[in-house]
Amino acid sequence: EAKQWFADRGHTRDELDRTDPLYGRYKGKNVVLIQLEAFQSFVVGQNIGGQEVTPNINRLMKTSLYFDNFYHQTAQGRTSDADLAANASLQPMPTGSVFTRFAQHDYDSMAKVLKMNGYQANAYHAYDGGFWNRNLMYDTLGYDHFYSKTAFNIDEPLGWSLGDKSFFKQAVSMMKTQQEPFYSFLISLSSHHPYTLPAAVQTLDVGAFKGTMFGDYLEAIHYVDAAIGEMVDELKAAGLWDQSIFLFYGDHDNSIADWQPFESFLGRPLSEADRFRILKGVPFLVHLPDDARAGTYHQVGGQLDVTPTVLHLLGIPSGGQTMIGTPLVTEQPLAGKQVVFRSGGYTDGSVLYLPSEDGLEAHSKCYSFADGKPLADSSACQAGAAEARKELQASDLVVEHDQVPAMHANAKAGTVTGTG
Ligand code: GP9
Repeated sequence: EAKQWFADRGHTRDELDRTDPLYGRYKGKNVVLIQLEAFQSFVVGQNIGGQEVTPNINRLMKTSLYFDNFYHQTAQGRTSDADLAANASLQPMPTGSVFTRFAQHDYDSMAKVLKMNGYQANAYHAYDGGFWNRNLMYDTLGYDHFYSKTAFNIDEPLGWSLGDKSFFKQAVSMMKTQQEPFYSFLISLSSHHPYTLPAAVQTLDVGAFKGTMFGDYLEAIHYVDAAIGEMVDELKAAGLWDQSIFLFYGDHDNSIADWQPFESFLGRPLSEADRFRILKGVPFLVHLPDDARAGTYHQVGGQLDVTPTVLHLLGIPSGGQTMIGTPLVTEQPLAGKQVVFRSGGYTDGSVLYLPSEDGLEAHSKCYSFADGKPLADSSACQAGAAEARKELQASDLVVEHDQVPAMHANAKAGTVTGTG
């Protein structure tokens, strides 16, 4: 059943590739993808005391696609789960991290697929290479090289390691020397919990939030936003901006458990559905080399959609890959698309389903996505909840039992014995 499930999902992507005019529009372009530490979308576009929290992202949004209903799909593996979701388009495990538990298994990944199509693929993260078992997992995911902390000059010490401004700058200078086309995957770090930056780096007046973790979080976001602005300028100066698809997404929430500062920052009380959407909401921005299709898109999507989105734009078929996501940058959004969370919850842009922690279906919640109000008839969520369970089961079977190679073997056998 899991194999059939993945085959059906592959057919959905094949069909989109066949019919969507954007398929292959950016064939051969470089891919620069940044995973942003604890970067949630509720801060994007906001002001505090008349100052923009994310001025650089706000400017970039004018020439980019921005998805404002994009969600992280991580579980206990946090940053590593986001990486798996975005690069291998699979669900995280209910417990632990796939990076540490199953690094010896095979996965179809963005790096591997791009390398089969003539790309170099490199990962960059200025922290200990063994953290989250990256040294091993990045071999498994097929990168040519992983530039960890030792590859960087720590000329801007900040937080856990190197500040993101210098990290991005040094990463771009490495890209400048590389043969194109390349895939660069960067993981930022300066906005890591508990978010305290030295006073000299704090340039946002957070008013009443000063001295609180929430205020420190806003400062850290403001710093990372400035680092993104500098990186865009560096890519432009290097002549890489027009030759690359540039994307970023947030990896997970900021672990601030008190909702009071969120409500006071956003200036409104937050319902349970609002809180869930804020907790899971992370930015996803795609800049296309010709500034095309700029705008804010409201269709739902999640981290598992990142690799299928990139492959679609590059004109590389993903139907035969063991991946769950579907392309988000298409002329028409995919009808009926669900974003599935590890809890078994999901949204399709029409409803938001949250299963109860005690596992009793009667205690689960079914909300209207539009206004966050509980639906009188909760059966509206049931068919979707069953689909969400199937997605999680199919993903778990493949990950735990190392079934990706078997899926490929099956597909080949199908070609030999089938009508093709
Ligand atoms: C460290 C970093 C943090 O390398 O990626 O991971 P997290 O603690 O956010 O899961």
